[in-house]
Amino acid sequence: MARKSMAAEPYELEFDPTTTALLTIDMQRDFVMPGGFGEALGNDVRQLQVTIAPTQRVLEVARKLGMTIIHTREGHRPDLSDCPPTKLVRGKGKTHIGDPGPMGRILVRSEIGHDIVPELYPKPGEVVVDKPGKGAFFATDLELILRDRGIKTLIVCGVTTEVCVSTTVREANDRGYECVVLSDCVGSYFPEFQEAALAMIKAQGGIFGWVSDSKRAMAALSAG
Ligand code: C5J
Repeated sequence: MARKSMAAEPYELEFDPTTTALLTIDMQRDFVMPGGFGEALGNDVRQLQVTIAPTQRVLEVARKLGMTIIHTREGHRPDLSDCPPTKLVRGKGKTHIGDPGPMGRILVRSEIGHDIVPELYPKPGEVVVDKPGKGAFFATDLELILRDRGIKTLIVCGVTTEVCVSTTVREANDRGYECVVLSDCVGSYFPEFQEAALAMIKAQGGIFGWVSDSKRAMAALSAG
């Protein structure tokens, strides 16, 4: 497949779809729906729901092109043995990881809240990476999967921009991957963090990577 060019900041990103993966980070009910982990931390989860429709559109285009698609989910084993005690108590809220909620036990694998929202649900053959941390490389086989498929570029969507998206992009950048973050496909509970996190990625000539958006990404992917 021919190399493509995506309009982005700080400058155009050249990429080859055959060595590019679409990476959607933690688009789980626990973060975007009421009653989950995000709300337990005191956040207004509706702010993240705007990312679902543009991400769905990019996902459809990536699927049509037969690109590698990887979904991550943040969460823990039912016995919480992979959850650091520090993470468990952080925030001093009334509800903690592992507590029962309207979507099952909060941030626990195999619970309804832990799973990906129906609009973006993985299709057979797509990779799902379960991660106990914020970064998608920590304690996962993501790097192995990317290397085995010869992936060099990551188109990144997901939540939240300043936490799991940023941590993953920074880790990926250090590992030599080129990341482009789609601004309308990533979301934060805090508009000022969204703005700052995106600014940090593309600052200094793209110190961590590129920032584009769903329209520009789809135009690049669909171009002949
Ligand atoms: C958070 C995430 N915000 N997926 N997780 O705790 O960004």
